[in-house]
Amino acid sequence: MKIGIADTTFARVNMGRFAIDELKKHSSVTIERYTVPGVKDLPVACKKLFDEYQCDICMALGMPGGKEKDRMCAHEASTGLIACQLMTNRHIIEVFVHEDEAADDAELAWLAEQRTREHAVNVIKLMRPGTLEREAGTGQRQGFSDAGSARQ
Ligand code: RDL
Ligand code: RDL
Ligand code: RDL
Repeated sequence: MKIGIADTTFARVNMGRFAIDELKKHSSVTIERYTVPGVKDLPVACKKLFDEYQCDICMALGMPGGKEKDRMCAHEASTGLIACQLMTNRHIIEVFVHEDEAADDAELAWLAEQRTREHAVNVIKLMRPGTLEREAGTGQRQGFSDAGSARQ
């Protein structure tokens, strides 16, 4: 199995490093990394990871800033990532950490690492059919605590 990691220089945390470290803990996978300037460059990076590097699944790692134009940028990037998934019929696990989700730099770094690692585990589970089904409806979140099931 070949996993593509697309990440950015805009992010204030080295998210790609955490993704690779976590994936290697869980599985003997081949990894291709492709770093781009910012989130809007992630869709084509992922498409190239599929088409030219023969990846089976990708993670798109990015950090939208806290301003309104950054939020717009993140939405555009997400739309591009979804288009890429539909064009290639392959999953891209989008790991976005918005700068304003965290109260300070320390929490931002923690959140980026935690969300990246948890989504890396989701990638492994997604590649093993039936695995995520066991967690269906359990209110999983990545980074901060899980919301949990509404029905006890
Ligand atoms: O193609 C070059 C850039 O346009 C592209 O890398 C953008 O994604 C960069 N960028 C912005 O221009 C912006 O206004 C980013 C953000 N905001 C942002 O919040 N996060 C990014 N990139 O990763
Ligand atoms: O590709 C991995 C995730 O990016 C993807 O599963 C998202 O749909 C997860 N997600 C968010 O990132 C978010 O900000 C979800 C929500 N909000 C939401 O409100 N409901 C979801 N997913 O099911
Ligand atoms: O319910 C609290 C949070 O889950 C909610 O604020 C999410 O929108 C936060 N979030 C993002 O903004 C995002 O871009 C999440 C993800 N991605 C994600 O992949 N997983 C999350 N939250 O649990």
